[in-house]
Amino acid sequence: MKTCFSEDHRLHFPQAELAGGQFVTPYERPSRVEYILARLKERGLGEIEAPGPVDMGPVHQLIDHGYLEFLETAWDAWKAAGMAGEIIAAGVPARRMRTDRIPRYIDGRVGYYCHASETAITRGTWSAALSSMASAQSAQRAVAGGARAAFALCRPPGHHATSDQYGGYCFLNNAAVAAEMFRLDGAPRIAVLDIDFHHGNGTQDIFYARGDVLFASLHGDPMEAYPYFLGHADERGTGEGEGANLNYPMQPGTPYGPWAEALDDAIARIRRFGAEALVVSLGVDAYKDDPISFFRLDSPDFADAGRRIAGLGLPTVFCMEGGYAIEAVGVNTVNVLEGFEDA
Ligand code: 6XA
Ligand code: ZN
Repeated sequence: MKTCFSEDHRLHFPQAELAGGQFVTPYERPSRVEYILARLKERGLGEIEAPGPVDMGPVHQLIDHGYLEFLETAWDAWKAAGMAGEIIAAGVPARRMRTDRIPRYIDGRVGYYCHASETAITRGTWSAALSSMASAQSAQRAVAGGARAAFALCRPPGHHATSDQYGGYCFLNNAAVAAEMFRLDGAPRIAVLDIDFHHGNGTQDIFYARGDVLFASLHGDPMEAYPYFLGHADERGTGEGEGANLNYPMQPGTPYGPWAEALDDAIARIRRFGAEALVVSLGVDAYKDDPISFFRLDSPDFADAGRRIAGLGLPTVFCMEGGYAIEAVGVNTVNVLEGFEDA
């Protein structure tokens, strides 16, 4: 299987993440992809290709234009306002505050377009986010062109980004745009399966009222885990999207057995839905030693998950999301892909 990957991910490397009341080196760091690349090469999984330029057409279909403009210009505006450090959101529009007026001052704009303050924006964040999107688009085009599957080694990740907010290390929702591109190519029904430890709130939000894109997510119960404010089992979609949103929140300490049961259920629902292509939000932070997550999957479990996903028999785009147990992130990611290929 081909991997689409851009070195421009390096342009996004904040010095700091707000975690536990301290600034720490971000868990989501460039070296993550080095481990994945090394493992891809070690296992000879396939060619690793740099994507062409991003196609903003499908991005504009899904993502708010004001938000895109904000991401593109935020760094310059921040520096022009005399801010010394990286962009970190302070005040955000909370309960009973107004969201119908977008502040003019950059500090206010940052709050308006952000939903989680752990995530910093730096000088190169926009370019890196575009390069990540370009990888997802390139993988989608490979699959639309007849490949059984392709792997977009996206960094920064995307599944927490909504159409107008960043957070959870995500700026542009790569998986959502890849799914939309299958729709634009003419496929009537697409599924997005999110196996990252965290709920894919951005992807859910983007497709929540749509009946043509099924979203299924396995994740830590939002009562206990980020993103906290979305991802409950009773979120089933709305309007035409009623029934096309499936959440499988699970408790701290969940091992592979019940996780795989949830996966099988999601797979059965995707089959019944009649999806013609699949986008997998591939995070490996369900791993037992992940430093910010609480499931108990072991490395071989990821290969088994890949085999189960392959059982759908669908053209599949894998988009990289989270996974922070740096030394295992390569093995776990490539295990999913190899499990899929070997099935
Ligand atoms: C921040 C937690 C961000 C989680 C990011 C992630 N406190 N999402 O891995 O999939
Ligand atoms: Zn995650």
